[in-house]
Amino acid sequence: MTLRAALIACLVLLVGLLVPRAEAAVVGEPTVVAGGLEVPWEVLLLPDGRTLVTERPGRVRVIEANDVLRPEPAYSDPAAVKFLGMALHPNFASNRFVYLYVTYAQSQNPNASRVIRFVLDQNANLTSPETVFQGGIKSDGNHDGGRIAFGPDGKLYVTTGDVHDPALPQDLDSLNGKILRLEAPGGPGDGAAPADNPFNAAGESRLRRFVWSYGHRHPQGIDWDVCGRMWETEHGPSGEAYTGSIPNRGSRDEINRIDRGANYGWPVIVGDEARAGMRSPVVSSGDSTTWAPGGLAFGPDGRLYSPLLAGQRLLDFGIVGDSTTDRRELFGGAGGPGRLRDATAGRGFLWLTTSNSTTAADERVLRVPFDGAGPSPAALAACSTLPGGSGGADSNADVQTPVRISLKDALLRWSRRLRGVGLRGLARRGSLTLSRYGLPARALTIRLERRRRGRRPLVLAVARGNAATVVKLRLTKAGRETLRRRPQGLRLVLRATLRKAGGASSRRSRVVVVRAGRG
Ligand SMILES: [Ca+2]
Repeated sequence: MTLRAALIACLVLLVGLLVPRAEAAVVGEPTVVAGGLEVPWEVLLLPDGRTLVTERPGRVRVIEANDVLRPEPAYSDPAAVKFLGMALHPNFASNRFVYLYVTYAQSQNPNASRVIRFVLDQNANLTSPETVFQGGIKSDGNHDGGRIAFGPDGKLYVTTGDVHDPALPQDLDSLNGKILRLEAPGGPGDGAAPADNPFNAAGESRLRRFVWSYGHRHPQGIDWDVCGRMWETEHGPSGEAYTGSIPNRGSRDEINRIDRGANYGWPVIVGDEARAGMRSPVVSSGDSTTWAPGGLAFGPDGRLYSPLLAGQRLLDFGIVGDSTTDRRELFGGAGGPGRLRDATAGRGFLWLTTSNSTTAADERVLRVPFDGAGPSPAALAACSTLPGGSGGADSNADVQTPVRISLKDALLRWSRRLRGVGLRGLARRGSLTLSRYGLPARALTIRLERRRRGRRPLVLAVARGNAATVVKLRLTKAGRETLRRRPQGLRLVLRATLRKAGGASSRRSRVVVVRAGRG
């Protein structure tokens, strides 16, 4: 038996602390978490119960775990034009790294838009700013993209807008009108182009090495579905005139599913228009309805949530494979919260921000509880039949590859899912369905363990599967008893083993210890 015959990976992840504070049977009306904010752009949930919020004019604010908005910012930069997206490093619990997308005036700085990495101290202040990527993303104060997020593959994805120059999104040697993909190991190497980026072959120019997808106009939200695939929201032209096959095409906001190396068409096609070699959206607002979608979030229920600015409501889609099933429109109309910008799922809630004024500090962070339901069986079953790309005549066949993820990436995805449900949610359900899409069809064991100093870990939940698309993480008796008590502050570990069927030996290939329980 060679070492190659077996593969074991271990990863220790913080999963405790994040417990829904409300037990709602259904998704109800949004409640106010904090007010008095100026263009709150991104909500970032910290493991210790605090929440960071970017205010677009150049501040990061802190909402304490008791929902009190701290008066002084965690970080501010009066020289910045905009603070946009934020992301927590996957190993945040040990390295405390927070990433922020900042734009400066183009006229004063050719490296106008940047990704800056900080260390979050124990008082939730952002310290030690270090620019990790500034490779020439232009800014114009409006079409700047600006969402950043870590994918299930541990890479950092960055959306950039066309800065009102429609020539840039189709130009692979421009970083604008793109979704970029960067290495972010959390130290040296942050901001490098991953070797498996679609245009990172030997001899390619520097800029296109960072491109993951292109032909975007003003991408606003990105997140990953239950199968681990990226989706994106994007603003359409809303009546702008430009050179194209049809003049003055309006609205046409888009929800796209993003594939490696694919071209999403702007400005050649918009909305539902199609052309060989280009991708059309899964959903478009059409040419008479303007959504202006803000962020995008998949809930623990596997549904896609998109808050709308101009549309002034929340879109809620069931997703199976590449298609929507049902669609709900929530919180619109008189008496509703108005323009909605960001959506973030976590702690058992969907978190939203309002954006009714760009001049007054009177905007709010809202949250709505999830009902505790997991993804639909159809959504999970569809993962097994999906190719790496949606395929078809208009796919870029030369750059499509089947999705293959590492066990570590799968663990990151599962831990996110567990955090979304919360320990109390897990206790209530007794089990949690996890997708193993992208992993080899080998025997898989997942354990949720409680670490105990000087003693063997206590196994709280176990999942086993061979080649099935999904596995069920089921609570053990010890797990039920532990989670029935107050589960805060536990040091919990999610650990997985993948080995060939009948494999007699296995090898521990990785252990990352994350200190949990304090923040
Ligand atoms: Ca498009």
